[in-house]
Amino acid sequence: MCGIVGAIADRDVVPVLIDGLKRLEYRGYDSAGIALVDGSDVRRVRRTGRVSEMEAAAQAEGVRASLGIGHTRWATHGGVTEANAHPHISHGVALVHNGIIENHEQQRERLQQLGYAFESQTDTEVIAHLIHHYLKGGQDLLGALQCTVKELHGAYALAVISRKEPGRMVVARMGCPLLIGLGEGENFVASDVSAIVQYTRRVIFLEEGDTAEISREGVRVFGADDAPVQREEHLSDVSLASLELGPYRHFMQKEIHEQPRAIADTLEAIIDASAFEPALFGKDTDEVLAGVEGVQILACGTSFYAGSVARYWIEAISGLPCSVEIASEYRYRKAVANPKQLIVTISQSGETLDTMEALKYARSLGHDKTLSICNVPESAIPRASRLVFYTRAGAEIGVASTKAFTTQLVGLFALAATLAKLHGRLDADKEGEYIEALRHLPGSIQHALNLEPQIALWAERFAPRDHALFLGRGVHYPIALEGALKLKEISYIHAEAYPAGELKHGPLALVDAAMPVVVIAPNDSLLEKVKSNMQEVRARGGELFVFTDADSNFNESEGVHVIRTPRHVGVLSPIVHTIPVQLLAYHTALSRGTDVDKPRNLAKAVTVE
Ligand code: HGA
Repeated sequence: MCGIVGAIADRDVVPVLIDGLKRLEYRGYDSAGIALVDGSDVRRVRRTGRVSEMEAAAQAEGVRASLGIGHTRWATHGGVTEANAHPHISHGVALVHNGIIENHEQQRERLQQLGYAFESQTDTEVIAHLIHHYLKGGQDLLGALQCTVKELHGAYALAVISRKEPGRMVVARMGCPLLIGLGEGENFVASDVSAIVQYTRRVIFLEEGDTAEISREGVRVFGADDAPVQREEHLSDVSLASLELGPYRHFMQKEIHEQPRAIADTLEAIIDASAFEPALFGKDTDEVLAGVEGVQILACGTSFYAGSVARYWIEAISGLPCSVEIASEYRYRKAVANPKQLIVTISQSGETLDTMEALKYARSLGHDKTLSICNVPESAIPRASRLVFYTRAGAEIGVASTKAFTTQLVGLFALAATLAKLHGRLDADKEGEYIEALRHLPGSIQHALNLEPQIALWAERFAPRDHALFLGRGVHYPIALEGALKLKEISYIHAEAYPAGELKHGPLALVDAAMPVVVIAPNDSLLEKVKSNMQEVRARGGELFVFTDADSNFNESEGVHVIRTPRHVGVLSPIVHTIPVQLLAYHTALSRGTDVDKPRNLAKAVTVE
């Protein structure tokens, strides 16, 4: 999704802006631009395509300045054109915007009647004109921004500069993340700390409705009522190394290989305590989880599949009923509230708009027991939840989520076990057995990663195909879904996943020699059933690619290819079986020559609807 960076300094900020935008590229975008206050003028450079193209244009124009803002745009309103790229300018006021202004049409009409001419089709341009309108009415830049945001419906993170005010930048946040970076004699703004972490780690996270004024010397923050407020300063622990590629070809490959470490870090508190302590989820856990009668999980995309695995675990281990729903569906339906249910939201970025809105909707229905599973500290969703489990996957740059998914699964497993313990359904032996299994998990993941060369050979056979089917049963069905999603996202092969038992109810009609069928077939109680489903495929000439465990009793034969993950790891098996489907998608995309880390049309941190 869109990215914002801004800086005010003594030095030339153009390299700071370009470097920041490059670090935001992973979020997915289609155009980029910067605007600078240069003397009493505002200069702007915009290009569709990559930041490097905009950088070359900026170099050719020789722009330099000590105050500027930059943006990577992922179009929501208006096509991918230079005229629609940010920054947008109105009479010397330049701004960048992340989010969507829902009442932009009414504002556009009103501003046109006031004489403003529009140059773009975006929803954003109304904000620039509105700010100018209030400046003309006698407000200063901050006051004009504060008046403007009161007229906007929707979501925004904004950074604004004016040719008349070379000593400051003003910013605002509602529904989209924005933070201020505090330097020495220079200050920054960004939608994501990775854009500025090379200059400072001291950050202030703006809260909903905040505005702020940023000069070289300092920062003043104002709450939704425009009164000055103090916001805590944090020290970001995002490491520069996590933002660099190192020896890998792609961030996705790096992040797949980081999973043993990411899982070990996420497990640290559990392993140290050798127990599932309620404190894993925050201070009020006992109070929030006491009397919970069921669990409702809300999430999108890969996180939804993590929730779907958790449903099997929560019902089997804790005995509590659990349902999982896509956040964008839940938020728009008349849901029946049960305040004794625990609402669990899952989001890598903690900013996923649909998930945030689903959480707000659940709260409006009277749900007070809320817990989030997130990877980004201090992001909006955990702040709006009473309990939180932070995964410690580190920065995830590849658009296709990998280590965030497996670490979410770890957090969700801990939740299932904790709920079981609080409900008297987990005895000390079972708890010890689970802790032991978790202790060995990073090692089992490493063994699965060692299968990469074999999986890369399979990928060669997948690369020329147009379609693929993925099958799984029980707790491995969501892993089939995740495998199909990964393949679609980065290789653009059409892939569908079904519970293996559903095959004969429809998808079997698609099976012929041209349809590869991937089967997640671990050595569990459903293996014999899955074997029967595989026979159904073979009988129609379908080619099977089976991921099973070292100890399961079946062999390769004509049209049946088998890769064995380590011995069956019991209840944690879905986590281990995720690795081969990630590697299959990655190597297939590599063979097809797609842009693995920035797949077409997709974006990271989905902060728009
Ligand atoms: N609505 C604006 C910004 C889009 C955005 O935030 N994308 O992530 C536009 O379309 O330009």
